[in-house]
Amino acid sequence: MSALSSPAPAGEPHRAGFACFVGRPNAGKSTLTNALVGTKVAITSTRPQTTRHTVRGIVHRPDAQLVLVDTPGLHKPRTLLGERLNDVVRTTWAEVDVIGFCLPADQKLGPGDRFIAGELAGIKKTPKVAIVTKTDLVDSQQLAEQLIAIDRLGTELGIEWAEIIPVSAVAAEKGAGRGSSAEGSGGRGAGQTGLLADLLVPLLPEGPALYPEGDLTDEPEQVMVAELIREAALEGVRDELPHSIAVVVEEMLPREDRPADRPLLDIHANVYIERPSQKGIIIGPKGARLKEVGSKSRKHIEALLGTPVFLDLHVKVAKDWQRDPKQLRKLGF
Ligand SMILES: Nc1nc2c(ncn2[C@@H]2O[C@H](COP(=O)(O)OP(=O)(O)OP(=O)(O)O)[C@@H](O)[C@H]2O)c(=O)[nH]1
Ligand SMILES: [Mg+2]
Repeated sequence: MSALSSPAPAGEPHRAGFACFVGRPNAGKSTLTNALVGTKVAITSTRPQTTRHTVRGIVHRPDAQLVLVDTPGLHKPRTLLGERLNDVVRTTWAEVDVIGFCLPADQKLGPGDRFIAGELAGIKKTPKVAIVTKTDLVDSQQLAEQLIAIDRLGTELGIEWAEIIPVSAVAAEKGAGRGSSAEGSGGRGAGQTGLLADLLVPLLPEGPALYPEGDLTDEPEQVMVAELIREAALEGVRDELPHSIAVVVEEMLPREDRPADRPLLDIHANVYIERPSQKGIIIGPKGARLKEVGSKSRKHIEALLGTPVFLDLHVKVAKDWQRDPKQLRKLGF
């Protein structure tokens, strides 16, 4: 039976709608999205400003379809790219049914959080849930202080939080046995992220499912592949370099002349950086770094597509692309 016809539990209307996660860069929005969906739909990293477009992750439940919209971290822009990303966030929160404002438990509320809260205060009609992320990193007293600070911030700015909820996106993984997907399924009450879903669902409008059952995202495969390569490329690079990296998949074609039982998908992708001086760092001594990026991302890509892959990576310079409208367009922004 498809989700479109699966009944909600007796007496409850079926609900379907969109909830976005917003917050400062690095607040844990993408990790939380993945935890709720139960699979990796958005890439994550220790570096701020990892997410560069909205990513939809779909949680299917008998009583509801909750479409999560992960957004780039809202920040003080220093480039045209930064401005574009902030625009994306503002467009998104104006369109969704619920706004989930993510605030990390391990950092005191700062000017960045206040700035975002100030803007959210202006959106009167949409319910707002404050989500305290990364609770596994703090003790109960620190968590309590953060909850109180967020409550006060709401009062100060005239935001009435529909809920203030603490969650950890990793505690569940540690606690659950291998292969247990109960946490990620977004099923009722399944751990902390399940509880978050339980709170978001009643804030969605009544209505039938918006996506077919089983769809976990509407990201095009080519985009997901490029993101997995960028995620691997972000690992271990520092300073400005993470911001300078962009990845475009140029071609994905099944290799000809392969026996039916041993297919191979050829993927050609370009890794762009902003300056010739960055080339050496990305490629590494004797190409070792690029090779590592290739083999790491290939594993994830093969898991995603379910087929063996030959990954061909090239490093190219797109001079100052973050500030150049023409280059930005070429790179898909
Ligand atoms: N310990 C712990 N770490 C977390 C948790 N959630 C996220 N993180 C880590 O925090 C870092 C940032 O996570 P992301 O999910 O990429 O953050 P984001 O808000 O999407 O960041 P941007 O896309 O840059 O805006 C990563 O290193 C995550 O592993 C959590 O619940 N507990
Ligand atoms: Mg993100």
